[in-house]
Amino acid sequence: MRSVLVTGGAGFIGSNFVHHLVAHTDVDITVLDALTYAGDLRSLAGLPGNRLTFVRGDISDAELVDGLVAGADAVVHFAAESHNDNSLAEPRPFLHTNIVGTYTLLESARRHDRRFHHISTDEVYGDLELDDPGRFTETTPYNPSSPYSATKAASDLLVRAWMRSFGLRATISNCSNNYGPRQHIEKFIPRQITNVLRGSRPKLYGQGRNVRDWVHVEDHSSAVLAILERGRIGETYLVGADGERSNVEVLATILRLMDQPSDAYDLVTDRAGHDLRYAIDWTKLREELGWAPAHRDFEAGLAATIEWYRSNEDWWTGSKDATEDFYRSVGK
Ligand code: NAD
Ligand code: TDX
Repeated sequence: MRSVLVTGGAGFIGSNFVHHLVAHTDVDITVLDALTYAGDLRSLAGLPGNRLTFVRGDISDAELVDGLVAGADAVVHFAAESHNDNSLAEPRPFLHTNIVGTYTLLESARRHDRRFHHISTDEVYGDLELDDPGRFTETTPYNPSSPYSATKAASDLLVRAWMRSFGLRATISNCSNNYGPRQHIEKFIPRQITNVLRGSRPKLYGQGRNVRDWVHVEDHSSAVLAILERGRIGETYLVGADGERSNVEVLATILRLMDQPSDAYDLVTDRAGHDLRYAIDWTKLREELGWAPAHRDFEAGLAATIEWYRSNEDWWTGSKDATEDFYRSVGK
């Protein structure tokens, strides 16, 4: 594998993956990204120009996509509309990018017989009860709750159909909640950090009992690279790091690390259809590919993430007002 096309490489996880590829491989990288509100070219700053080509465009632009896929040995597909709250307010872009965009990439990958890796989420499996001893595995039935997760589930099923019907050489990974540098401040952890940095109060949905299974974005990147290099064609791999925590626990840690009183937050209207709990069993990835997460200390990872937002205010400050205007308009 000498060249990789990374879609959504100016977003949170995609940009972290591009940094990871530059540091850990010799491949040439082309990033295809539409630079929506969630994409930021500054997330790719400082990377070597002789290894990285950036193309601004939409993954549903069949002609553009076909030329780029033809020119790469493999496609790693991160591009998506990724935020549940946005999907509840305006679902259409989610159908466009997550379904039609994925379909467009699949057609080119099939035409040119390219290796394809599809990035997906644990949200396709729906949610678990708080006291359920089980966790999601690769055979858990699909049961998505939100417009976002329904479109991600649809995209996974398209990949599976293209593998079975057309022999596409593909793999899929479904990962739990990521945290780390360069995450858009609409998401839970960076929203609260930047609220505190701005002197406003963090906002917790409902009672904050919902549980998410946190994994550091660098661990997600190393898992994707392991699957790309050594994963079995046709397989799905779940990615997680045994990081289950309730939202109220995560917020309490942020407040403590940022020297705030433990009650310095507001409870706001709950999310419609809010998934209660996600939990990932990543045994298959460990046993088949020998992968393990490097970031096992959540509090240390969170402290470093807080430091990143503190030191990179320029990166996020321009989008803070629009983000909070949106939340105000939906009562959050
Ligand atoms: P993000 O919103 O930060 O980034 C998405 C990127 O895709 C942006 O750069 C955006 O400009 C680009 N994009 C959007 N629509 C496009 C289009 N039509 N054509 C080209 N580019 C387009 O998202 P993220 O959090 O980095 O998530 C990346 C992937 O990982 C998504 O597929 C998401 O479903 C999946 N995922 C995310 C998480 C998480 O915790 N954030 C967990 C599991 C899986
Ligand atoms: O201000 C907030 N307050 C709050 O309590 C926000 C923005 C969120 N929340 C809650 C909702 C969730 O229970 O925090 C939890 C995490 O919320 P998000 O950051 O919006 O993530 P989530 O909905 O869990 O989805 C994320 O993980 C799976 C990513 O956004 C998806 O792209 C990924 O597929």
